[in-house]
Amino acid sequence: MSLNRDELIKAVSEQMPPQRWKHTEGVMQTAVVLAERFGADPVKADLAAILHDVAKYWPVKEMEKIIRENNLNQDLLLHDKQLWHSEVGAFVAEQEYKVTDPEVLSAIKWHTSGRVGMSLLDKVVCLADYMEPGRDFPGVDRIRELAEHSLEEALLAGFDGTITHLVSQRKIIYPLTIFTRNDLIEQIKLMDKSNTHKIGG
Ligand code: DGI
Ligand code: FE
Ligand code: FE
Repeated sequence: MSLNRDELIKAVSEQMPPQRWKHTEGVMQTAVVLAERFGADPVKADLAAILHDVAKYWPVKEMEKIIRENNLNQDLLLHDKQLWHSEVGAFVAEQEYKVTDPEVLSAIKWHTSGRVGMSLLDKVVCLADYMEPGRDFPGVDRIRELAEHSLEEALLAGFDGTITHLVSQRKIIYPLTIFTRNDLIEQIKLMDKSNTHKIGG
């Protein structure tokens, strides 16, 4: 049986501590604003935001089991556990909450690592996760400023911040995070070029 929005919110919020649910509400609000700003579907952005961290507080053993037994991305098990909740979250959204929209499932699945060739909705949800009003880390205001005009520039600043932070902590970086960051640079370069062509006639 699939739940209505209020029932879904109740079910998801019960799986996390109050401050994490508050973060999720911030992501919902910001994802809708960004969707409207950049031309993504706000209803899909809202749904992906509600579910994006559904598995964040699940026991690590349970996430590991789900990844193993359902043939999800096994490579994640060799990397930081923080990366697991997005993969598991997308699986749970589909299996338990009967989300069928592949765009919504994709935005949940890739919200932590990003991916090469992120869709508009992937970008909106990932960026909302970085800059929702409750976020407070060095550089977040710069991300918010960039997000006024460029989804890609803002997201690049977000990933650069994550990578820099991981490096400073001597952490292993999931390679896809680097590929995502490089891909955003390529996308921005291409957009700059086409803008130049437009201006130059
Ligand atoms: O779930 P949230 O805290 O809202 O945010 P998130 O889903 O973006 O999780 C990011 C966390 O994952 C952050 O604490 C950094 C950590 N992390 C560990 N290794 C990596 C990583 N994040 C990325 N993108 N890449 C990594 O290799
Ligand atoms: Fe997350
Ligand atoms: Fe989040």
